[in-house]
Amino acid sequence: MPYPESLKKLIEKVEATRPARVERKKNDKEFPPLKLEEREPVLRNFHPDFIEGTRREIKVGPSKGYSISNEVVDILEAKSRMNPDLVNLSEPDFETDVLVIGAGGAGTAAAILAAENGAKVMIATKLRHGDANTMMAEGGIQAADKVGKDSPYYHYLDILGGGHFVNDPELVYTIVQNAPDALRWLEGLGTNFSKFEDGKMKTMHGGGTCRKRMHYAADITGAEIMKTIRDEARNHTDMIDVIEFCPAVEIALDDQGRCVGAVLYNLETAEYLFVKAMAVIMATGGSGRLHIQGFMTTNHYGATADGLVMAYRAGVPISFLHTVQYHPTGVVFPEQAEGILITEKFRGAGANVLNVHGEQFVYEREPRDVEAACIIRECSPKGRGNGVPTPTGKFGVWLDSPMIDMLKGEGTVRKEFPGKHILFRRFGIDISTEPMLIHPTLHYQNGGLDINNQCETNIPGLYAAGEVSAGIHGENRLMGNSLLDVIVFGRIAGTQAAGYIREHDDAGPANLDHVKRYNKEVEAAGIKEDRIAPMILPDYSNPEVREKQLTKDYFGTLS
Ligand code: MEZ
Repeated sequence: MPYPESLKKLIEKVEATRPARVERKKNDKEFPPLKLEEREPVLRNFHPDFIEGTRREIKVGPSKGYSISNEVVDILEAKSRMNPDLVNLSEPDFETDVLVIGAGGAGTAAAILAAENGAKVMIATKLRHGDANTMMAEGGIQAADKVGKDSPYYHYLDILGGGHFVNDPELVYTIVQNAPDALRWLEGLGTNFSKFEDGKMKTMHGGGTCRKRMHYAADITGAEIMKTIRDEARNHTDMIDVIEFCPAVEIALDDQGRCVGAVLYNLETAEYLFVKAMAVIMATGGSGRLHIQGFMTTNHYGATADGLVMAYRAGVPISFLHTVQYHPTGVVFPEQAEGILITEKFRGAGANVLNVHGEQFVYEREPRDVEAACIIRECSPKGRGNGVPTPTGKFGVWLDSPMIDMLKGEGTVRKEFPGKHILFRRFGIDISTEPMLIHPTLHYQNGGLDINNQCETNIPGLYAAGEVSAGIHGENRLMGNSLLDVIVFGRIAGTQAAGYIREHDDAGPANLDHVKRYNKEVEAAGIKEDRIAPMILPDYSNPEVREKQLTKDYFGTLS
């Protein structure tokens, strides 16, 4: 749907302030970023993480007492979907060396490296190979590869600063040190990064970065990377099998507590299948489809935190889940595209964020949590009340994409942002001449399963990589470090798992005793609700889920 007359009238205010804003930018006169001490009160008052009543302590499991979002606690305090007494693990349906659960960026990178290190691999995935948040990532991947202009040292400091200085330093060191090599690996496999005519890679800033190190493939970087590594994995036909539409529902342990496989659920035949393996890599991604606090999400349909549930039940502690990432710029109009990511690259390229009066109220490259909180403050009736009303009764702010053509030359938006240009054109909106209406959208699970820098969990034989894991990004991830995370840690997990199986080929009989124990713990804690997990797919036919999504006016209730 094109902009109605009421919004077109408001766009005139954006147009009125645009020439002066473009001039200011051309003269490097930026809107002042918030000072460190100014960030804290905005976060406390307007970031959704700080809203009272939205979190509670988990009553069971290895991180009992940890207070995190109600929606995540709900699934962690649920019982298994299957009756562990009725599943026979003595006759596996499949046997492999390394089982990779999840077929996004981390799982696929892990599978390739495990295979290249001599392991037979099976990738089990809930949907199709590549149906994952990696595929949907847009704006870029960070790597400090420009010797003399940047270094992993600056990248390290940026990640720590963005994460509020509580990140796991070993994990941060590992990601920044391996970043240039990860980029070379992707390029070597054929990833088509955007380049200048002389062959040098184009780079730009992201929020919270002190150097231009965001490498990208237009605004479809994740799709380009995913397509490349999926092809590579599928070419290893002798070493990698892929089983689609078969999400894992529990991992299996042996009598020494080592991970020795997983139970899958075949979505087409409704059968449980047991895959026996010597090592398992958990790469199930995030949890946007839990719609924490009723937020719309950028996430793919299968992002329901399944890996978190399975590994937590088996005894892996969790951390950094007390913070959730809301991407500052999700579509809020047209309604049909609600929640869809509008890449931070627009702001990296200079697009201002503006209120209903066409005024800039925030520096456009604050770290994501700060930027999102400032936008919510601007929209909220309890904040500044300067939001742009949408035809469906919500509020958003403008992202002034037409500035980019004025700053960088006509045709830049169309060329650098083809994905979004095409999407909006379908609704009759030309984003090279009209701004976009945006609001923060649930984007990323900052925390997850505890791992070390070898991707090992506390369960021998169980590795984790990508969004399901915790510590790298601290309490707030910066743009472009998620695509990097899945490649760096996916590759490490695959290499380590292949090494592990060479020394641990003596797995005992598989069992699901931990599942039985967990079910009992849930009962003993007096948790009465009849919930089961993993959720596998969000149930939008359920009025409770639907209502939360479609009717709750979270734009009004947020603060
Ligand atoms: O890292 C991300 O989340 C990312 C690249 C998103 C974006 O804004 O494009």
